[in-house]
Amino acid sequence: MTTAYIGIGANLGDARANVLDAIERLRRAPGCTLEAASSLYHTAPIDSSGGDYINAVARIGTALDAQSLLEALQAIEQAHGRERPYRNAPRTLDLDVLLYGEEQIATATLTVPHPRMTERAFVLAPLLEIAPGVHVPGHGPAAAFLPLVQDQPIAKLDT
Ligand code: PH2
Ligand code: MG
Ligand code: MG
Repeated sequence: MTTAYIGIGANLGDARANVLDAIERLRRAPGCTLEAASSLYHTAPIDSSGGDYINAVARIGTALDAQSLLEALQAIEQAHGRERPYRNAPRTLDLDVLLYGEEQIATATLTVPHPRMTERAFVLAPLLEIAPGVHVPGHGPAAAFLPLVQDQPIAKLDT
């Protein structure tokens, strides 16, 4: 089993419902065990058009290799009618492999750690909520990056 962290985001349709459904689908996904899910966060779009996002992060244990995990996440995105008209377009659901164990992966389809995760409050805040001591391979402790993104608007939602 490998511990993986999944970034969850949505800013189209009922974004909050979509994020909650994604967490439930991760719980039921074959070869995956949901270990923790963060609170939901209301976040301003970063390098993206459209409305505000709902974001969260989940920790799973998985028997899937990284590429198979990516494909499982894409199937969940497709179940929510994800369309990709252009880069960073508004989306019903986005699921990203943030971390896959301590691995650094660079293939045509997958880059892990997620290339921009240390620059984004909408990733770091929910990640640190469920994994305060987590290490980002090639970068260092995730907690070291949070002070650098304090200018990005983000609000934890009541559960
Ligand atoms: N995802 C992006 C680009 N910008 N901004 C916020 N607030 N939340 C996201 O999930 C997000 C984004 C690309 O996937
Ligand atoms: Mg993304
Ligand atoms: Mg994505």
